[in-house]
Amino acid sequence: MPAITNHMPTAELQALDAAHHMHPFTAGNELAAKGARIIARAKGVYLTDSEGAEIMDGMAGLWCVNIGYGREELAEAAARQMRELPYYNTFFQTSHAPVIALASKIAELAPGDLNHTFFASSGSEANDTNIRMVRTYWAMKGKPSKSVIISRHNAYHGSSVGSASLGGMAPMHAQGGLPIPDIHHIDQPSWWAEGGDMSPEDFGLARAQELEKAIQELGEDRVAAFIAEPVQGAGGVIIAPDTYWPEIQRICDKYEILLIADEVICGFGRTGEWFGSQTLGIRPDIMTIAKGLSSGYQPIGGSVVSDDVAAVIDSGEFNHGYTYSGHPVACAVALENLRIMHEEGIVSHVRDVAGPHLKEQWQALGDHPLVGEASICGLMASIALTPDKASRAKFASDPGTVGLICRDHSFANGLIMRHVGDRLVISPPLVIQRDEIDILITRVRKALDGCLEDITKQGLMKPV
Ligand code: PXG
Repeated sequence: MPAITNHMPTAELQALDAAHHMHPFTAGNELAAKGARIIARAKGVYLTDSEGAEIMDGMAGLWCVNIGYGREELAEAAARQMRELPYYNTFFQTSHAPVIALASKIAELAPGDLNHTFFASSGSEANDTNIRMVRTYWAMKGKPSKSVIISRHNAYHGSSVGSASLGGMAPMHAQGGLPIPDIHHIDQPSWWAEGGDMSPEDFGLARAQELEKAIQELGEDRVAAFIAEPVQGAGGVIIAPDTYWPEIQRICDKYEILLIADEVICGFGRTGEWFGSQTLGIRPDIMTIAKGLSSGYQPIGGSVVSDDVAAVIDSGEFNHGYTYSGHPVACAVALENLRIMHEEGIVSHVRDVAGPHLKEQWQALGDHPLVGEASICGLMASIALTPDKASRAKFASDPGTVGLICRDHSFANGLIMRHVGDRLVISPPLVIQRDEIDILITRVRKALDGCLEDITKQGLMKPV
């Protein structure tokens, strides 16, 4: 077989892809019929596909390439580490400099007394660690009945059996016998879609108080932890009303429930602070991290835990770990990524420059006839499409039909956006500059105009 490289014609790459590669979250037959888009290379905020087309990456890969593509320093850090020590494990009372340095750096950046990291290779693995860790924590404290973890509908916490159980995605629970026992879901704080006649403030409080109700119904002696994303990412960039998080914090404090902030998307600058918990004023006991930790250049994640959680877990043996926990190459790349983030002031760029510039233009999208809500936190943003703004109506078509049409226009105009039902979301690299944001917005507007024209012609501009 000839070497398979970018030099091959696209159709041949697509045929081999269809023959041998199974894609995540994809209907394989449909994709095989049309052929995958092949990405050949990338630089800064732009991707180049196998046909030579340049596309702005409004999603930073999958919410992860925060530092942008093509940073030589990260390639150098990986090569250096591979030459010196490509692999060694952290089991059996062993350690190495890259993992020690990275754990120390994370302790410096993380808020409060979150000073200890248990490493994994992904967000899913880290959340699986969290399930076992919080249950073990309470068992070691003599309260083994505290095993229920409360999460939220429409949350995304990963795709492994444990993390998908924590997540609140019904189509995921429908496959493979999920959720596992002792996971309980409450409603999400999505005011635009579910708030009805309530004010956002009242709705935020009501949704937070569902946590208190659940704890009372399940019994305080049964509940181990509550897990949530500071801003829901994969669920559609859903930002809770201001009243929500203070009430959640009050309830977790009152009932001594461990609070797990899943920072896989929000962490490392996305919201304009190092962590989403800082932006939203949350005091978690555990944070899940991944993605932006290495800007996606290497697979690495982890659970960052408080002094108290670490002290309890370390008082015995925690029978848990992955071959690649604290992989030296992944750690070296993450460290270099964090060094660049720090030296180039990327978090303050999000907070003071890129975030405010995008916010002004993003919120102005609310004037478009299709846009019901334009929400943004740092550099993660969404718009909800609607046939009738005043009533916040949904479309009569199947959910996602209009979102997909808009997404396809966006791709055709050279911008990667993601649709979540009939919401469109963006999460560009954090290094995006003002002129690039202007281009992004022009392309979003073009996509909205093209979508409106199509759905008007097709008679889809109709409320339920
Ligand atoms: N927690 C959160 C909050 C996430 O967003 C995970 C955990 C799992 O991480 P890993 O590294 O195991 O994938 C995620 C991942 C999407 C999409 O389509 C989002 C994610 C992954 C894949 C697709 O928006 N988030």
